[in-house]
Amino acid sequence: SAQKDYKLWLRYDKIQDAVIASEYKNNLKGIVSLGSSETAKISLAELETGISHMLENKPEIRSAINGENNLIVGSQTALNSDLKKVLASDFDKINNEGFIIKSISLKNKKQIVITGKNDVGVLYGVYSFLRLIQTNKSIKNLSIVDSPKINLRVLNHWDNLDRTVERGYAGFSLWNWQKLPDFIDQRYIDYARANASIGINGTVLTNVNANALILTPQYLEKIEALANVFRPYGIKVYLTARFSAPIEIGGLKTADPKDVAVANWWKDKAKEIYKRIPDFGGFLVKANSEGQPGPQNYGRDHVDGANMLADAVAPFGGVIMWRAFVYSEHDANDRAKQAYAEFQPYDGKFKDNVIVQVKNGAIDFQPREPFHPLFGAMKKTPIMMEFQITQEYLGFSTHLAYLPKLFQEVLASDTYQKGKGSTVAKVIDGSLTHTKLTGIAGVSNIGNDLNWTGHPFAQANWYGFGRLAWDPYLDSELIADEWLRCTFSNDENFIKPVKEMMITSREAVVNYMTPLGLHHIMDTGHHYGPGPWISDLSRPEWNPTYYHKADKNGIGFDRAKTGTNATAQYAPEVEKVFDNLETCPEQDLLWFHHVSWDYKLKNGQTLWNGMALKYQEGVNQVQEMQKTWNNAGKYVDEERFKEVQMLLEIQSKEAKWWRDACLLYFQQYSGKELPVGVEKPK
Ligand code: GCW
Repeated sequence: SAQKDYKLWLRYDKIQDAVIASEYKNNLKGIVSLGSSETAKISLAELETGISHMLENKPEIRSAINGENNLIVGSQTALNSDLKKVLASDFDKINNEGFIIKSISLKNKKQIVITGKNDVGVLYGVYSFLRLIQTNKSIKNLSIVDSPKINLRVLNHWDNLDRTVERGYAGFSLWNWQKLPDFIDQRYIDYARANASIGINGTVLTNVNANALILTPQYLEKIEALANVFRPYGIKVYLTARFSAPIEIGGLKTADPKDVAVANWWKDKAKEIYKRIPDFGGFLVKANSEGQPGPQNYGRDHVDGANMLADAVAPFGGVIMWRAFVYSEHDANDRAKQAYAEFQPYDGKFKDNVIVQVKNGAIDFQPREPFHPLFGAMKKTPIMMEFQITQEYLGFSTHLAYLPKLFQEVLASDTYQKGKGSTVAKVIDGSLTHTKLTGIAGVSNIGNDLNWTGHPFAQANWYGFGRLAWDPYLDSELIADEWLRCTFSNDENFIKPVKEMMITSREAVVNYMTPLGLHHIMDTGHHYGPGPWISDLSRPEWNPTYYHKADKNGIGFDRAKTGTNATAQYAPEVEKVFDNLETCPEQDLLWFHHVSWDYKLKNGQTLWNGMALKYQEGVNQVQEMQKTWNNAGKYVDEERFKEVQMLLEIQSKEAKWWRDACLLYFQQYSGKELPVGVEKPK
């Protein structure tokens, strides 16, 4: 039953409801597959497996459209002229990766057709169709016309060549470099399949803290083997490029982007890669950040570096994803301001095939951060989102935290870049800025654990990232609903409370770790557990005390006009809201303001009491989650039930640990008693 975890959301369990099952059987007498490519074969195989498992009945595979109630599957070019005609206006509405699922009448016979402009679109349609069955939706009168809203939907693996995974909590890297290229682990195929099922179309295989060796022929042949596995699933491979690679593996004296020999070295390297992998996606680069080499080592800037690499991959249609996660100890008055300072002045200066990859918030994947100001400030540059699916700051794979809730909050934030309604989602899907290149990345939480992600519920974060990458306007509750039905059960008595548990879980983590805008107060290095007292690290901006600034008078980081003026990096409308204590959302209060312990919150509590109560609320919420799960036992197999139960027990203990540690520490400054309702530390 460890296999139950392994199957992710593609379990294809038997449909329990007999009425629904018979509707499916009646509508699915035969499958007609019109394609012959590798991808088309995958579509057909997936339908056969999925349907036969869910209905315990294998539809007939027909070589031509005979009779009625067929499922006709194939790309636009493979359709006969009748079908083309019926679907013509729908084809006008989809892009290259989109799909159509439609109930039609052909020569007076009822059929369902799944199609798209090419076979990968069809494959997305197939997974979407199977999901309808998995979630027990009617398939009687289908009319679904859907396309991904973002072009590059990629996972970022922070996987090292020794198979350790930076910030990975699900075992070791999936990529077995030692056995590649000749040994193809079934897991690579299952990985590609899972990604295709949620529309992910790219994967960066290696850590942004990059090793130049990945660009040597010895490794490139392994990359080629993986690319060959992923291609039929519509997934492109990308690599991280270490900026100093020309020195380390190229024998050059410099990696200066303005040096002709350096530029030529990258051009040759690109040629070499594309010869092996004609659809290679391009490079992801972390430069001049946390000790990584970059153009600034040679007195150049991000534009010089990114554009030089862009020229190398441009002839082959490649892209450069250049990260904006930069900060340095030299200007440490406010780390949150540095990415804007280094990038905003270069807006519009990057080549067309460069996209700047920005983390969702200005610090670093905290349980809650206001959206990164660069999303509103780069008006002429394609910007892509970087979310972290692995829970570096949210309890690793031990705590249950449903991240699509966090992702949605960021995507729905209004940048006011072009007036009201200029949400982050509209920036990254290009609808606001009209950039051709659009993208979204998720730092992967996948490893070689039997269940892929360490925590059974962490699978929902992978799933939810993919769904939001496809459509950044989807509701995270709907995604939780889908995932639960596909992964566990369609029983409403299970779905309702467990969905509620998932939805609450993210706020619970915020409450017991960093309520009211607190941030970066976790223990140093590993980032697990509380450490607000740490103040002796060599770089000021690594110390938790730098972020909370608690003293006898109060707590919080003044980023308003009165302080570092980081609020000025936002559009004036947003700046005004954050700047003013009256209008600043309380969930971001201590992110933007230093306030006294007696400051009155909206609910009438003093800041100290309100903060203590928030910590307690987080603890209470986890206890509620435990209760919910304990009642869910009869809908879940024993093994997954117990796993989650044990993990929630740890989470519950650690929520108290966070509460007690933070309150005892901050109490030294506030000098106040804990309010009624907050448990006293033992
Ligand atoms: O979140 C921090 C992590 C580092 C990471 C870095 C980054 C890959 O603590 O482990 O390095 O950010 O995003 O570059």
